[in-house]
Amino acid sequence: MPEISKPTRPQLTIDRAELRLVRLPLLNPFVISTGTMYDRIFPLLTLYSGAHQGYAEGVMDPLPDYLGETLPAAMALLKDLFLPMIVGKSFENPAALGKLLSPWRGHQMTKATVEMAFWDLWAKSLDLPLQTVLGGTGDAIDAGVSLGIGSIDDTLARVADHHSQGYKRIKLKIKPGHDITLVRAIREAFPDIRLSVDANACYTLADATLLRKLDDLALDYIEQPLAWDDIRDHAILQKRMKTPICLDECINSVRACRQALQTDAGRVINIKVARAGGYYTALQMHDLAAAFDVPVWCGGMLESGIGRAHNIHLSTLPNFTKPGDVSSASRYFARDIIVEKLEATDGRMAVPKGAGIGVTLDENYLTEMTLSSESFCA
Ligand code: OSB
Ligand code: MG
Repeated sequence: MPEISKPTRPQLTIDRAELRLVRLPLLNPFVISTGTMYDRIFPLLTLYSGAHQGYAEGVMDPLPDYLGETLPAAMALLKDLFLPMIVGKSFENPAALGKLLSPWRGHQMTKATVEMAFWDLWAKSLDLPLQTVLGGTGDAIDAGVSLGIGSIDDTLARVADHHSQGYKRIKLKIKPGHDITLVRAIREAFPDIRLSVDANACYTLADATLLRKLDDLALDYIEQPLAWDDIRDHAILQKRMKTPICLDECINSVRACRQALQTDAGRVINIKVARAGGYYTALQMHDLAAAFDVPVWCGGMLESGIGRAHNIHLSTLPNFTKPGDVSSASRYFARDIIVEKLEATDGRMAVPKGAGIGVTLDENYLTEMTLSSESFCA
């Protein structure tokens, strides 16, 4: 037998990492059932390899009010564990890097920050757009919009504004005492728009009778009505409601996604790469949902242009058949930290062109908005 030597594949070496902490004020406070956001404070990670740079931002909140992760814990883990583990090392592809991080429990958003920056770097090393290495196609995606909690009059005005801008789906945040009357008023004023609601986990099964009233309002879906870490109760609620349930918070692993699909707990899945722990897992969720004939869409976390560009590329995959929360950056920030303008036109968001995520940092403004910065060398 001739000896077969294992082919050596090109490896991508991470020469250096830079971790910034950035603060961007929001133009308008964003109110959801769990609290109000006034600004975004986030880790911005740059991975360097030769002439290439890969970028990603973290979306964990300062306090554990959306998921269990927090910004201080993420910063500590990045500095003390994840970045020292990968700097100076070489990886054949993003899956190889993901494998190194995956044995650590939890902290999906923190691990995703590292993995997403590496995907951008890897795509750039191959001179391919991120969408191409992820398996997506097309020049533009449908844009939806997520509107925070406000009065009925204020919400009516914001719906009218965004509807006239051409957004393909409008999502209203709801909470107890701010639900049926509000959604009914919007539906009466806009009988034909594609409308959904997002409860951010603020109801229980005891509210099933109330939630069933939404069945008359022709919603595309109701997002995460029940507990952030529960799938079973969603399956029970789905049996009692006509409106499709869309799961967000509780889809934090491929297993959670599979169990939700198997039990009919969610007829729509919101995919956020950060919540999945990275693209590798997000892609498996995407494929699994497709196998169950369940549509997915890309969720948002009020990202700066870096995270927004990542979301746009992901949204070009074939089972992203519903408009995502990928709206114009100018809705959130007076100025973005990237040079390119990520703005929707007639409800469509163009995919940034070029290798990787296809956007470049506005270094001057970024420096102005950077709270701290640390470099990690081999
Ligand atoms: O539940 O999708 C959510 C923002 C922060 C935390 C959770 C959520 C959201 C959004 C905003 O809905 C989506 C966006 O415009 O980026
Ligand atoms: Mg949500």
